[in-house]
Amino acid sequence: MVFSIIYFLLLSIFIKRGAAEFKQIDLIIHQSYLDPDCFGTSYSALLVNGQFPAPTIRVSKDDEVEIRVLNQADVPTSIHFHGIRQYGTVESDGVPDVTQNAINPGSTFTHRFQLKGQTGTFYYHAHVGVQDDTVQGAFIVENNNSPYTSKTYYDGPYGYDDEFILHLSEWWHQDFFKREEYYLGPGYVHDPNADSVLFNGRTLYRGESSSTQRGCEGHSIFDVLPNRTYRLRVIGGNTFRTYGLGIKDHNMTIIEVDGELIHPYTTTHLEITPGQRFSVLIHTDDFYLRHYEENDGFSNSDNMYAIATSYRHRHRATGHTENGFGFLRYVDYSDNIKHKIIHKNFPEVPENTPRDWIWPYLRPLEPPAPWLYQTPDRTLKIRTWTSVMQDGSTRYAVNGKLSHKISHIYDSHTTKFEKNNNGILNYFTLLKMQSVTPERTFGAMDLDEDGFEPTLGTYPIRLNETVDIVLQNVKSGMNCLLHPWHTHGHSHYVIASGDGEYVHERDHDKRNFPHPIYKDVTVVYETKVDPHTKGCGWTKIRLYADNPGVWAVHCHITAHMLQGKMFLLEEASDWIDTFRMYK
Ligand SMILES: *[C@@H]1O[C@H](CO)[C@@H](O)[C@H](O)[C@H]1NC(C)=O
Ligand SMILES: *[C@@H]1O[C@H](CO)[C@@H](O)[C@H](O)[C@H]1NC(C)=O
Ligand SMILES: *[C@@H]1O[C@H](CO)[C@@H](O)[C@H](O)[C@H]1NC(C)=O
Ligand SMILES: [Cu+2]
Repeated sequence: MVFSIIYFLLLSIFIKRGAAEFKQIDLIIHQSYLDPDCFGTSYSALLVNGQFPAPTIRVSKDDEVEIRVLNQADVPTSIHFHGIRQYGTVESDGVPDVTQNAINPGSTFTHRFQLKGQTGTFYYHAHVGVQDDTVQGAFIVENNNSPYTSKTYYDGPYGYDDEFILHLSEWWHQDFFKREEYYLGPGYVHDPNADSVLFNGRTLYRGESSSTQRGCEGHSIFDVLPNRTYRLRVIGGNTFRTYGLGIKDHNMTIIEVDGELIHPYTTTHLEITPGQRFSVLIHTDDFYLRHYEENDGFSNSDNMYAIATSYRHRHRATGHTENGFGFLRYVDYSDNIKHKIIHKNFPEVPENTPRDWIWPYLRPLEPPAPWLYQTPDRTLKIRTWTSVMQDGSTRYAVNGKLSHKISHIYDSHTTKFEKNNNGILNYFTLLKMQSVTPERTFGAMDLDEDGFEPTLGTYPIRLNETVDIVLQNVKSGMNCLLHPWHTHGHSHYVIASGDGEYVHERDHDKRNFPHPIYKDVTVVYETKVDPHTKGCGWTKIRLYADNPGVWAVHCHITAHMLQGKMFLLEEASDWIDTFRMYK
């Protein structure tokens, strides 16, 4: 065994410091071969502490954490804590070429930050190449200040008996570096569908038949007791498709979205794009009474309820995914449980619903920030479309500009990552900003009409500005796709969406989300196309510039991000030093 037992534990040290604690965690990245869907062939993938999904990190509100990432793989890597706002600690955000250089093989990077005021369901993942297929794990921030005592667990007004994590992800029968090469190279045609949809890193590619294979763990099974309330934390670690998710004969009551508690909303299914998280409460029924009466005893499959995923917003295919399911298993009865799984009883998961799904109906528990109702200080309109480059590769242009870092990301599986395509040593954006801080005040910067600053390739915004960002879908080639956009360093409110093209004079006052949630991933849906501009749907989000730094805003479909569907907010770079938590 090359790797000692130490890799298989989450190494952590907790030190009490008043109410909040100081926690130290080590994450060790190394290369391995995985066959999570029992396909029969393993492919090269990166693991964290020997695990996939990566180990769950649990911390509490206002805790301070120090997380060391040791890169023992032979490719550069980096880790991002998705949804954590990193107030005053932009240098810990984990975006290669932006807030740090990628971590070289053999090197270590130390993240330090405080969970200021944030609680809920987050995750951490690699931000280099398609490493996030497997380098991703839950990051849970507990809310310890509950006034309630009669249930086992509480979060705000919600009590529950136990909780589960359902971490969705996708798996391709291909080595990770080859997949990255495909997306960024001249052979790229379109995003290929994943071979498997995994729940907590598991499924059966061929259904039941391969379950006898040695070392094959099969579907994820969540054991429950009758007449209990469970919190299911659903993490959208899928990196490409958007999925519906339902549980046979069980409703789900949504109580949390992207770390924000909301008023309870009961639904039969979720819609989960890459990067989104939900907590739902599930009430298990009184299994004994119902089933003894109906069936006069149990058949072997009576205690299993399928949790199934379906394709949404996918051209040319709908219905359940081929293998993206797991099971709720009622365990509290005397028969021997046989692990026989009957697939026929799937939950109905409705096919595509209109733009915006149920988003307009969800309501936050917390009152909104006052700036939600102000006139914005700045509106950035971001149009992105694909172009085919001279070498045949495909790239997204952002307002007509190509990301200056693209070729460099392409090389990330070689050790040449520190050079850009001109062979000149590259320094990441944050460092460059710091070295020129006196000049990067607003009056001194020469911005393009769309708000872009060409020397560092950022969109500068001022301290304390209310900033609206219009994310405009543009039809390129055959399709206009759904894109889930993620904001680093901030949660945001989604305030409006529309068909076709956003026209500021006409649409600037539009609002169709009466009580938006403060979240960090927002979808731009595919709508009908404006024949003149090819605009095919837009969504407007709003954030408040109280966190100086340089923050990536990108599509959370990993391949799209690698192809350049990303831009940088340069937020009050003249204030970064003042706001810095660790001087
Ligand atoms: C279910 O649980 C509730 C409270 O947790 C209890 O009052 C009720 O009697 C239980 N139902 C049955 C059938 O046991
Ligand atoms: C789910 O909720 C609907 C609407 O509230 C209700 O009619 C239905 O009986 C519920 N189903 C279950 C299994 O609880
Ligand atoms: C930004 O807002 C904070 C909090 O409201 C205030 O204390 C500070 O003076 C403002 N700074 C600037 C430069 O506007
Ligand atoms: Cu996208």
